[in-house]
Amino acid sequence: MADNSVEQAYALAKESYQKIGVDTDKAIDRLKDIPVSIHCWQGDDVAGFEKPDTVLEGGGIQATGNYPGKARSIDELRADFQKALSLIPGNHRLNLHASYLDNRGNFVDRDEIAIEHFQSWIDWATDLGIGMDFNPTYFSHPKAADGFTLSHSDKGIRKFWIEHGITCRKIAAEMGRQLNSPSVVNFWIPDGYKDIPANRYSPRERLTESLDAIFAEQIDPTLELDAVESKLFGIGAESYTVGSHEFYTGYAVSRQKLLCLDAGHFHPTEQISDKISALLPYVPALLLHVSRPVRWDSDHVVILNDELQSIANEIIRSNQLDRIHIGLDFFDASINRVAAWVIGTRSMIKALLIALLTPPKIAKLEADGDYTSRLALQEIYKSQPFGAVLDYYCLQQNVPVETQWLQQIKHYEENVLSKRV
Ligand code: RNT
Ligand code: ZN
Repeated sequence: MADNSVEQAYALAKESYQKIGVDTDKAIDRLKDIPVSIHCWQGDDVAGFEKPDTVLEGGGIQATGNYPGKARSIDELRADFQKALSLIPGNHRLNLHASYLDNRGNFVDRDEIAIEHFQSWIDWATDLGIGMDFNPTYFSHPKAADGFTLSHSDKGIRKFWIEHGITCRKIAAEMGRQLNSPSVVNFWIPDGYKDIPANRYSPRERLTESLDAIFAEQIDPTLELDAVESKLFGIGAESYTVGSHEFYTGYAVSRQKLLCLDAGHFHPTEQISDKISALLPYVPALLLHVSRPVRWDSDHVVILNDELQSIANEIIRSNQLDRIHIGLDFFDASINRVAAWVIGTRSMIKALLIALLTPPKIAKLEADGDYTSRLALQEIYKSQPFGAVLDYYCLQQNVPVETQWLQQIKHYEENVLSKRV
């Protein structure tokens, strides 16, 4: 589509939205200031760069598929990520796992990592003008092989993982300082039992103590923020997860930490969209791991489905944007990984745009008790031409419109990804 046809379509869309009381320019203006934290781990199936040829293991998480072209080095991952960013409108963030350290070929264990192993990432992010978030890595490690880390019954193993958490917070604070934007550090651990435990209490007691030890040092929240992520179950940990939703809700509320809600970490019919407003009154902020569970915590690429829209609606309509950090968490190894990033992130952005295009009148109708009109308008607005607004936003942001980005991925696959053998 030529540029002026995008503008023409936008002019018509703008008029159409005006009729239902929506200002499309204002929506776009707000959208461009909402960052999405894009996870590094879609680029290489959660392998990281700790050792050559590391594979994801032992974490109760799985990447499935063997699509060719995955990033094998930090340089390749950065190039792929930049390719994805060039096809995504807006300014976003990189969410990095500690296992993606730059150790220049010399193994450094998790309790010994330091800022120097992440300086090249920070320099790269500085050049791109993006913020960074961070994650300690509590899986794919011999000391996590029996399924327990921070709640392990062995004091030495707990200590090792506590040290990992402490050093990760310090690294993130330095990231936040250098990048001028607080780095959110998300704690997710795989700890749990495959079969029915005899003792459910002790591991949770130990986890509380370990977390308290990690968070003992106060860090300036303008540099670093801590989040804890719950989970219902994992493969190989079906019967008991130490860090369950109730556990971390209690922890986050009592310690005033951020709570991370992963869309795939609840019972299949349970949705995180309704939890956002229920938890915001009690925690300083939320971190979202927007994902797409299919029958289980499968981490499929995020698409524009009902739950994604509900999540986006809550992010926007709660008016608490400054207390909701949007992160993505999916990893599909069965399709082009750069495309996976673009599809998932663009879907998130689309859902946010649609939420921003909500007629303010819907809330007014609700307040007036006119639920018939509320339902009618909710349906009318669904068929408004948001695609034309999205394309116009892409044009403004200098990225390809919806029908054109895939060509560039195909081109990149042919010229870059397919050569990685
Ligand atoms: C695992 C959690 C966690 C991980 C990342 C890689 O079930 O969702 O967030 O996906 O840390
Ligand atoms: Zn997650």
